[in-house]
Amino acid sequence: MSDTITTSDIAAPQDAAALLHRFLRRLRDRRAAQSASRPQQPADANDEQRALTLADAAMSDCLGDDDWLRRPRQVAVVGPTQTGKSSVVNWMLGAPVAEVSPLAGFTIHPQGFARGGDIDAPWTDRLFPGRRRTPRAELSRDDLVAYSLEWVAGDGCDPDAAFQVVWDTPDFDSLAATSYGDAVLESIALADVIVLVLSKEKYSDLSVWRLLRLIEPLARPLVVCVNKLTPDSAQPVLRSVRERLSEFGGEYRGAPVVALSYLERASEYPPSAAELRRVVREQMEAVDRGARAPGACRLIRAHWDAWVAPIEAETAAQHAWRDVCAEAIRAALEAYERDFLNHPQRFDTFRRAVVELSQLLEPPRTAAVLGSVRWLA
Ligand SMILES: Nc1nc2c(ncn2[C@@H]2O[C@H](COP(=O)(O)OP(=O)(O)OP(=O)(O)O)[C@@H](O)[C@H]2O)c(=O)[nH]1
Ligand SMILES: [Mg+2]
Repeated sequence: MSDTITTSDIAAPQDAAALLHRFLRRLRDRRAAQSASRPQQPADANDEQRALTLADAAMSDCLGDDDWLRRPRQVAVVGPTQTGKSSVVNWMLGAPVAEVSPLAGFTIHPQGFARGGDIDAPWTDRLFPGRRRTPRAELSRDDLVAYSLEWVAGDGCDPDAAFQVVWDTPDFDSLAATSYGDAVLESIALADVIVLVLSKEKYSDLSVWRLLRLIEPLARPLVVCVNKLTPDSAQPVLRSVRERLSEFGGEYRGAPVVALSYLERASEYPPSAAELRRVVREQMEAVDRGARAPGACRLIRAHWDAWVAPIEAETAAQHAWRDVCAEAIRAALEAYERDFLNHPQRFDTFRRAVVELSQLLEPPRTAAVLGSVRWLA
């Protein structure tokens, strides 16, 4: 594929989408290179970089073939660290498949668990472009550009398997998340339904509401799940979460909120897990994959001006520089003409110098002849 982006190959809307995707990828790589050379960036620059990563993944998702478009239904379980994402994955699947740990930032790769569909079918080739599919047991902290997908046998909690693949994802708020946070955005771009897991401690973190603002234009169905609620905290925390959601428009304003009470022993099964599965199933039934492309366009439109502003500023600076140079050359030529070419004494001195120079540069025999001709001219 050529490196130059042109509009000449656009024959169909799909071509235009592919071109836009390439442009976004270029923008993303360019900004990533700039941030690497300038580590101290303002927070909103980082937000724009994340928006580009999400838009890149969302566009990539829209450009699929038929296998990809007919892939099994996907749920992405996302949230800050230690809220219980991996636990929720297990409760949804009815099997302790995702590894749970009290260590913050424990899950660092997207890990898919499938209960339906063929996990070696062609649609899986397009999962997480740029990441290597790796057996879950071989996922390593030394290789963050990896993901896993495996088949699990559930215990029949959800026999109709309305959600066929559940993705456990890394956190987006821990110190180390800057090194693997893109995986969360890529998982969101892939998902049909997003389950946002909060907890009593982490429901009001800025990172949570920033992420929701970022993904809102995609309008993917959202289920908010508040984990580790104690009897005294449940009502006020749930009220606060609903109030914050009410500040959003569209889908997120009335997003379902499921409460999961704190378990004395983490190995127990929360009674409201069945409610969570019911709500996710309900959201899944209403999924319209045709709405994904307009969602990606809304996201791109929301950030377009901020993305292209630095390029426009650079182009304007280049034009201004060209104008300054052109003016400087024009002024220099004018001065040269006035002070040397058209100046009676200096022109004479100048002509001698030119003749001497040409004699030095030309073959010895012709130099004298040329000199006298030039002198007479
Ligand atoms: N006692 C108790 N522990 C819980 C409950 N829910 C989750 N935990 C514990 O909280 C810790 C974190 O749970 P995880 O499911 O691993 O959380 P996570 O969000 O996946 O964490 P990261 O992968 O680190 O981002 C684990 O030790 C769980 O056993 C609960 O309701 N009660
Ligand atoms: Mg985890």
